[in-house]
Amino acid sequence: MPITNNNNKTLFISDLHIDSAKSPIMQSLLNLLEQRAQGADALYILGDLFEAWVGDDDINDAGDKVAAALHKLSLQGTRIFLMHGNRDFLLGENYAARCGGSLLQEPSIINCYGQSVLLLHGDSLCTRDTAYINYRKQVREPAWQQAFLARPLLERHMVAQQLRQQSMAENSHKASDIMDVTHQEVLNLLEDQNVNLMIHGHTHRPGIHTIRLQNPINDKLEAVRIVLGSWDQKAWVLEFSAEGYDLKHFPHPTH
Ligand SMILES: [Mn+2]
Repeated sequence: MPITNNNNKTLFISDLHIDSAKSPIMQSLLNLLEQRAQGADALYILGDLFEAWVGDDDINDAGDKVAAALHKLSLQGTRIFLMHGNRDFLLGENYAARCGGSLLQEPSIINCYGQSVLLLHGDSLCTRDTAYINYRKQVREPAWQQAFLARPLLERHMVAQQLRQQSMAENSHKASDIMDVTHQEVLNLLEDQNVNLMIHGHTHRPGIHTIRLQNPINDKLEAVRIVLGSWDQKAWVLEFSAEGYDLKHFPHPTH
């Protein structure tokens, strides 16, 4: 069914955590790209598109399928932007190019229909999780990444699996609020970047939060933090247009 009223909107998604070419999440993404995203000005993927990414040289069905579908959308005029998450921070310019898109630095400020919007994955805001913040610092070092990418693929997969298991084991002992954003960190970033609106994912706590500010930003005492949802149970999409924004969710296909 053709979607008609799709002009002048931009879509934001994150945290799909795709780990197989045949998962309902993959089908859900393909449906989104073939339907709702048709005619969109831009699609921003704010990290953790994939459950794991050990290098652009790791050619696999899931990566191929996503790249082909995104590339097709890009050829129809939708700009594609990819940001790193904590799972797929090794995703490179090569893969972004295969998607017909480009990598977005974190954080980035974009102009969305006249509004300045700060984009980030969100893990950097979870500063109470000090063990994670230290790990993040290490794996974001160019030297660490070069050394990792130089290892054989099989080894890289093994290390990635170990890290995932370790992270799951550690997270099961952490209080859930530790893994949410630190409010002060959000305020600091909005002030530093001089914006009143931020969009991020990562925490798997979708919602739209109005924040009362103590110090005005752009003469306003309010800011908004939009949190995208994780796709583990359903698809989450933020639709942004000149008229406003709407955080929507859809069931995954069941077949
Ligand atoms: Mn994440």
